[in-house]
Amino acid sequence: MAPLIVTALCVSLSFFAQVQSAPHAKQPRQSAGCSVDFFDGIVPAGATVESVQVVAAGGSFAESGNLGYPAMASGLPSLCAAIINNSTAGYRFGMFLPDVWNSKLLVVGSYSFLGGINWLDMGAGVHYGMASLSTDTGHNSGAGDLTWPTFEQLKINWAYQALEGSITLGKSLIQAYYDNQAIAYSYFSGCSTGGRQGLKQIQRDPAMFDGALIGAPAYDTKNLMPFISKLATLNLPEEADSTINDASLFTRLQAEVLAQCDGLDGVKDNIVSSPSACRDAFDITKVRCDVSADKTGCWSQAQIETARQLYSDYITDSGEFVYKGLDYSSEADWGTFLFPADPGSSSNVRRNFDAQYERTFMDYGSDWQITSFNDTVVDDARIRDRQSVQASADQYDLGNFRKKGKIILYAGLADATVPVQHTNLYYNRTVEAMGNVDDFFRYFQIPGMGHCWGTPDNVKAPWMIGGAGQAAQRPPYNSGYSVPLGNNDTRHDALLALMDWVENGNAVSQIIASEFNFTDTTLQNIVIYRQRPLCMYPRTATWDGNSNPNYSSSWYCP
Ligand SMILES: *[C@@H]1O[C@H](CO)[C@@H](O)[C@H](O)[C@H]1NC(C)=O
Ligand SMILES: *[C@@H]1O[C@H](CO)[C@@H](O)[C@H](O)[C@H]1NC(C)=O
Ligand SMILES: *[C@@H]1O[C@H](CO)[C@@H](O)[C@H](O)[C@H]1NC(C)=O
Ligand SMILES: *[C@@H]1O[C@H](CO)[C@@H](O)[C@H](O)[C@H]1NC(C)=O
Ligand SMILES: *[C@@H]1O[C@H](CO)[C@@H](O)[C@H](O)[C@H]1NC(C)=O
Ligand SMILES: *[C@@H]1O[C@H](CO)[C@@H](O)[C@H](O)[C@H]1NC(C)=O
Ligand SMILES: *[C@@H]1O[C@H](CO)[C@@H](O)[C@H](O)[C@H]1NC(C)=O
Ligand SMILES: [Ca+2]
Repeated sequence: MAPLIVTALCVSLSFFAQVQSAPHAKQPRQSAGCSVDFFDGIVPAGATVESVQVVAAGGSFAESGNLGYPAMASGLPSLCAAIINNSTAGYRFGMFLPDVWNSKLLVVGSYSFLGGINWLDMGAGVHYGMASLSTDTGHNSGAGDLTWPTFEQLKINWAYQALEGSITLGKSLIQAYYDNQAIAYSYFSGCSTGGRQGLKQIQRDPAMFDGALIGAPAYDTKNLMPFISKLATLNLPEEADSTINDASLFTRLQAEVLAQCDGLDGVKDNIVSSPSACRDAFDITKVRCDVSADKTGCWSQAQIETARQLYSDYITDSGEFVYKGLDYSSEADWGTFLFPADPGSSSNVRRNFDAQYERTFMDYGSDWQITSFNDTVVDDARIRDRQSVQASADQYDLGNFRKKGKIILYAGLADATVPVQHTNLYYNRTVEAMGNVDDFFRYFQIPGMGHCWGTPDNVKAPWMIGGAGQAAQRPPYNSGYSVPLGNNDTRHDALLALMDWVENGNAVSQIIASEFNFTDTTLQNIVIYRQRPLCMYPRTATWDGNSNPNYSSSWYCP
């Protein structure tokens, strides 16, 4: 679920994209292994070696024809890039194997229903010295495209099988490649669908990872996808008085939420850090004015009623809970599911995505229209998911993972794609199932952050924590990793903090998030704008009351 990956892709497309190779990497033993011949000799029957490529230090890698992840990973350390094909199940995976290896593996997740190997996030991972791995999830497809699930194996590959099979084979190939040196630690980092993948894998096989960094997980597939359809129906028909028909209305509502709710958390800082206080206090009628005079700045009463429904949980007519509602401060991104930003575009979310899960994953057929949506679709989605595809990562007792691994979960409070309250629900249900989970599972909310990364310009909340896909959003973009400007340490980077917790027992009780500001119009240079700790849920960062709130040292976790 990350239409916002588009940001990253646009940045990279501008300097697209050929594979660079070099005659020899620095360490002879590994570069000797970096060949099709070597991998041909170690892959088992049922797998084929598609390509093996040496990438020199500072080089780049991209894969032409990759629709989901065309972005180039740049500024790489010297490494071997390999693509392996599981020819029986029909999925592929890529590996970056650095010449100088720290004996760790980082598996990176995917986004939305995109198909392709996620080279960009693998590139960020390999900068830490880890080998990195990503699966194409068994198909090749771009943003908003949900037409590909034409038969069952394709769905199951996306649900979990491609990732699980890729890690299983990948681990053995990596160890063989490094002269049978064992992988010391295996990590996972993913956001959105990637978050779902990580949780699903932990639920299926608690031995797979030692640690997982899970962002805004789209874990509840069977309820999330009907919820997205439901959101679309609330804003239909197009010509109704109640339809929010101009994207600028979302900006207007978000600005009003900021104006009324910023201070409710105790600090006027352009960040709504307590959407729940906002829920109790917000007076939405303040956005009502004369629509005939100002169609893009004024909300009608009928549109306000639509917004109220969007903020509400989806509960069926028979009273069954389906999904938590959109939250206060997330309005700027409501267009993702509600507004046909580009009616002609095939990646248009509202007109191509809202009904597509039903058409393909649920086999309703290409003629099925969103206007046919009703509550029974939810029951049907649940049955189909349970009986066949099993994409949902909806097991809350994480069982044996507790003995072995650690999880850091994070989510933006301004997330309109995977509403944050549903992430809260995952955490709450886990606590319900397992009791206090602080010993292995900690959750950090990020006030002002949207889905996986980013923050509105009128908010500029600290959000960068080394989460999946974040580094590519800021200079040095596709060659970035961790948190820029020397913040690549365990205090500011959740992945480094996770490793420190797993390997050294240093439990993570806060992570300092960063926001940067561009210093010139080329968007290549940044300075720190502000930093602030994120606290372990349900704690929230508290200002000391007199020091400069732009500095993390002025805040503490109670
Ligand atoms: C994967 O292997 C199968 C069987 O050899 C082959 O048909 C398929 O084209 C391969 N896929 C790719 C992307 O190379
Ligand atoms: C191919 O994938 C299937 C399904 O995950 C798995 O059972 C099989 O072992 C895989 N083959 C190889 C060679 O990894
Ligand atoms: C609800 O939707 C399903 C799927 O479109 C359809 O088969 C069914 O007839 C609908 N039920 C009602 C009562 O409209
Ligand atoms: C999660 O639990 C907290 C603490 O009990 C509660 O305040 C919050 O409303 C719960 N959230 C959800 C979505 O269940
Ligand atoms: C942080 O980055 C610096 C400069 O690139 C590097 O020397 C250092 O090893 C990095 N630290 C960590 C923990 O990755
Ligand atoms: C942040 O960048 C913008 C645009 O470059 C600039 O107008 C603004 O002054 C900067 N703010 C700070 C605090 O540097
Ligand atoms: C905090 O930073 C912002 C942006 O740089 C600036 O406008 C503001 O004045 C700073 N606040 C203080 C108290 O220094
Ligand atoms: Ca505030």
